Amino acid sequence: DTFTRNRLQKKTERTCAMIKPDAFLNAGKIVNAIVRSNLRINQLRMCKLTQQEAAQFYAVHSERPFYPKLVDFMSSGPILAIEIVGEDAIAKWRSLLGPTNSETARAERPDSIRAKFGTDNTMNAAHGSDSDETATTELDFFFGSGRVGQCANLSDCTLCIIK
Ligand code: IDP
Repeated sequence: DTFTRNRLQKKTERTCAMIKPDAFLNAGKIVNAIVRSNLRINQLRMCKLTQQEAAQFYAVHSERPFYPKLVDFMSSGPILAIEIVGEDAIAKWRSLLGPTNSETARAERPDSIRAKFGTDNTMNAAHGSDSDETATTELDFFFGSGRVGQCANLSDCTLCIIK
């Protein structure tokens, strides 16, 4: 019936992925993982967030004890923002990411992106929107008319091998 059909029918979604500064040098492999999973990359851009911009992106966590560390980390080097489109893109991309903590990911989901490319609980390689609403907000943050982020200046990136 209609109810069952709607429940089983997968929905085309958009999600905002971000390759965080710690995984920037592994961006090629992560982009490859997206493409191999039948997800489509619709937009992609490299930039570097200021502390203020990183604080805005993670404003929902502003009261958490790890917030200052997270803001420092997220503004420490270049990132890649990616708009992913596909069936169940939000859940699919979060499943590819694995658990938030990279150490947990290595124990529970050794093939996941955070297991392979992340370091710990804060430096965890990549981001994925957790709902349609946050995807819309985050995609606007990176790709909307008032989009944030300077083009990354690779010469001041401590992680990057290109000097
Ligand atoms: P998610 O990225 O898996 O959705 P959130 O709970 O939304 O996880 O947290 C956002 C980001 O904040 C994480 O990706 C991670 O970088 C950082 N973070 C989350 N929880 C902790 C923690 O307990 N300690 C340190 N950093 C954390």
